[in-house]
Amino acid sequence: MTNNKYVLGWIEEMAAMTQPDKIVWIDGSEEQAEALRAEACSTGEMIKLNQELLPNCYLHRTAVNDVARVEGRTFICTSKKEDAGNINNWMDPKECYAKLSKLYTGAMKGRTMYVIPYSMSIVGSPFAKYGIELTDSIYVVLNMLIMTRVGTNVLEALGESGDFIKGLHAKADIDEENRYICHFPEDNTIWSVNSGYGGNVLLGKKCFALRIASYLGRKEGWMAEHMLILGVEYPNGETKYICAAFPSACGKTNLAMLIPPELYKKQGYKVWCVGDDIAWLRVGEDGRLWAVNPENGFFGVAPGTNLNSNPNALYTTMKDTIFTNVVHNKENNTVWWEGLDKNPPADAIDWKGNVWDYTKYNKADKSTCGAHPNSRFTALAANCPCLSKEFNNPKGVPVSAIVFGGRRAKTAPLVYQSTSWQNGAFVGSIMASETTAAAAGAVGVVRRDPMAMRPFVGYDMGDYWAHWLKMGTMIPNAPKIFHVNWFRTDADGNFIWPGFGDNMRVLMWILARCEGKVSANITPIGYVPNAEDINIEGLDDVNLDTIKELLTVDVESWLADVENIKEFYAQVGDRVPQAMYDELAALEARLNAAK
Ligand code: GTP
Ligand code: SPV
Ligand code: MN
Repeated sequence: MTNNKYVLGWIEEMAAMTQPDKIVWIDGSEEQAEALRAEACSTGEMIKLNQELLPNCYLHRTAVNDVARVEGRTFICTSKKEDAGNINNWMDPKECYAKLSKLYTGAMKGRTMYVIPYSMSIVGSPFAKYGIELTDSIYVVLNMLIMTRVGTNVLEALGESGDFIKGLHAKADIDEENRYICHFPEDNTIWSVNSGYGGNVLLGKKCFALRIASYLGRKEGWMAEHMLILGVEYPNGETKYICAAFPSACGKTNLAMLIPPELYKKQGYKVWCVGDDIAWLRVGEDGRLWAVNPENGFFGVAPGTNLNSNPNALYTTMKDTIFTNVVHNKENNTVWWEGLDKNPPADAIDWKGNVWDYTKYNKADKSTCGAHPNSRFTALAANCPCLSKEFNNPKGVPVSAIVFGGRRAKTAPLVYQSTSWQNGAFVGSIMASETTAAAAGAVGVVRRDPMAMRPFVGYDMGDYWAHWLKMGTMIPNAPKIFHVNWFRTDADGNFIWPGFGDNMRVLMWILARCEGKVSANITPIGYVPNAEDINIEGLDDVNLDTIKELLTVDVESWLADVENIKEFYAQVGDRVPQAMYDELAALEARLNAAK
């Protein structure tokens, strides 16, 4: 398929190590994809679902020990340890190559190595970056065909160049003790072994489009962020774009596909999805920041997705979708997950492949769930009813606002605005969120997750913040920066804010601020809305007092947070920019003055 000597030489080397029986090039054709689906069904790797109800949809179950990203086994392998920084795990590249080579040796014996040439962003566009993933998993091939742009045209666009990301994945024994997700940013290389799950193995996604890309972005003067991109279309036809960074399983897919509340719909407002997970951002010739979504599909959280919370996502998954670790409904050969509807199937197989008795389901005990809490759908962006017409525009979209947000039961108000780019970058650096099932480990523990990028920065976190500050000086017409929290709870632990589609009410305040159309209260943490300026028309359980409560800035709990931030900054280490410490000191002083 190519004469590129860099590509061929590298594949030869990797094949000599992994020793596959044969090598198959993925060309992006439907015939080849269909043959692979049939093969995966014949071996039990995938289950073909009801083709009338869910055309071209399949179900896959991963190993029980392999259901999420594994941050503890994810490494950044730079020649100098300090370049990976304190927040990342580091291994010496030579040592890592040697260690993993042992695991890869003969790992593909009796198996096929698939060669997947893919592009992140539109092939041939100035934003595009190319990768080749070698894998012995048909599931990975079929997911990459949805999530990225795959095919011979990528090899044509690459030509004779050696400028591509080399990704190697082998399932090996799915042994968690020998699972490694390793990045070599200095070599444009990613090695993943002993996993078959999402972010660990779809190497174009977190590994390339965030970890390697963030490293390249710093070198080349752009940014790779864990952000959704959405457009709000006004009744006059004008569209304003917002990027939002929330940690994993904290609401990006839901916000990106939101359906406006009636009050906005009847006025003619519309919301369009450009991306739900990753944004690549560059400064345009016009001095604004421009965003593209480098992906081609959505790898979305299934549980909680339903006709009320996210009908657009549900509709997107009605065809051409791979479901992973959800319930298999044997009654009609479809799928189910907690929060889909109130009718769990009586004849069902759970995500582990066991018979599932929904009457034993206990909400408080996650082990009784039919679908894994991090079960996912892999669906084509092209099937999304609210996909932006700019999705395939190689220039991307101009960004009016950047929104940070986390899952905080207390402390963070519904929304506030930073006072400058530098202050906004600081707000990103102090983000915190309760952990979710998207990564292995405890769930519900508050941890600092700067810019929602803690697991995804391919270099030192302090240098990453410095890059944010530098970018601010390069964008004459920079987006305004905000922070939101949909997850404040009352004394009984119930969410106070209705969330989902109603989040549009907060987006409208954000856009009004960007246009200078609404005033705000200055508080120690930044600008907070006047409660009356959050439109609550049509909301049953929310009144002005609810909004006031959601907007309170509790000085004592913020001061406690400041102490935690100091510890976190110390942990990040020497490369935290002085400007961030200045912002922190100023925040503390303002809070003390307000006591
Ligand atoms: P990744 O794909 O892991 O990066 O996650 P994401 O940020 O796209 O998260 P997603 O939108 O899939 O949301 C994950 C969970 O948060 C789901 O269980 C949702 O039901 C829940 N969620 C999303 N938006 C809201 C909201 O506005 N309010 C509340 N209470 N829950 C929400
Ligand atoms: C996340 O965990 O942020 C995801 C899912 O989007 S994964 O692709 O597994 O990283
Ligand atoms: Mn994500």
